[in-house]
Amino acid sequence: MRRKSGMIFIRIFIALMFIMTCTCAFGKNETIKLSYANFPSAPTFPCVQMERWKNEVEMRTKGRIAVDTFPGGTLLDAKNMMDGVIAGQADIGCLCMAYQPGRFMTTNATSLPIGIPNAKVGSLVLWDFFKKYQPEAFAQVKVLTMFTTAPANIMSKKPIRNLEDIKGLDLRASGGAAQILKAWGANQVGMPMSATPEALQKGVVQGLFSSLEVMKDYEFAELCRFVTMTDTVIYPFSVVMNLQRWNSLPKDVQEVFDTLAAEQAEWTGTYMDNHVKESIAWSKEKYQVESIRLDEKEKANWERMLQPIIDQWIVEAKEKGLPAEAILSDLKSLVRKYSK
Ligand code: 3IO
Repeated sequence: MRRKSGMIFIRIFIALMFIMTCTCAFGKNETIKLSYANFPSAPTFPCVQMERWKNEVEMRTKGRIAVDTFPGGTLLDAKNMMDGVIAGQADIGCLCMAYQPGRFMTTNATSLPIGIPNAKVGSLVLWDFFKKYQPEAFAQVKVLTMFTTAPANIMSKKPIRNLEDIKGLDLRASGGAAQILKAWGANQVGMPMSATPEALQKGVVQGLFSSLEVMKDYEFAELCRFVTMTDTVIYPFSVVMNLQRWNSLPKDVQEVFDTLAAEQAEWTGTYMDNHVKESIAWSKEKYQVESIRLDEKEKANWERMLQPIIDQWIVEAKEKGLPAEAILSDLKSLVRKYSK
């Protein structure tokens, strides 16, 4: 009797295991989990767009995809983002292409001083441009979207009203924006945005050159009471996915991701532009930040100093075998198209 009931339990147990194995292996309602790494802290715009993408994907796939987000460099940091995704340490990663200027030479052409007026235009331009050129740098990943910041301005502890004020000043930037600081005579210090709060705190730098929403999101306004409006160049970003992981996704899920790509670019650009306005108002209100406008003559001087940067980029791009002039004229016509 005892032995018999024992047998029944074993049989039930085996049956249950069998059912569970079947559901896991063949079940249509199985949730696919994807990890998504980001380098800056949660309140910043790259992470805000990440959460928006997560929500849209989970909604549009009716919960078949679950995205685990990792802000603040907890899974991959700024400099390891691309290689980490290629290696599969994260399924998805958000990266700032300006941090590796040589690696992303084609897409970084968007951070030349070509007059991108705002993040929405920048993001639409970058996405179209990427699709047209399909740069080799992305051959090992699936690109899920791209977007840009709003044009960069100078945030500083001391007022910068002319070229004399900026001369030799330790200011932080990266990539294309760094070239511009150099051209204006600053002592350019390169580091990712995620390292900047500490550098400002410790006095390693006296300010930074980036889009102004960080005045609020990192509370840089507390230390940087001055903003010099230059509205110069954007920082380009991309969101990339491990290629094998992408290939393993069901077709209809891939379609959801592909449909989202351009939408996400536009959403992020629009969010950024609105958030910059909010951040400026907040900085003035909370920290009495002074916004400095260069007078016309001064501004013309600053702008004239940037042409050599474009010339230099053309030389380097040609050395790498890129169609430099075609890239520039395509970019300029995309900027005109989306600025209308
Ligand atoms: C940026 C990067 C991380 C978080 C917020 C940000 N706002 C603007 C940027 C652009 C950028 O990558 C940089 O380094 O200035």
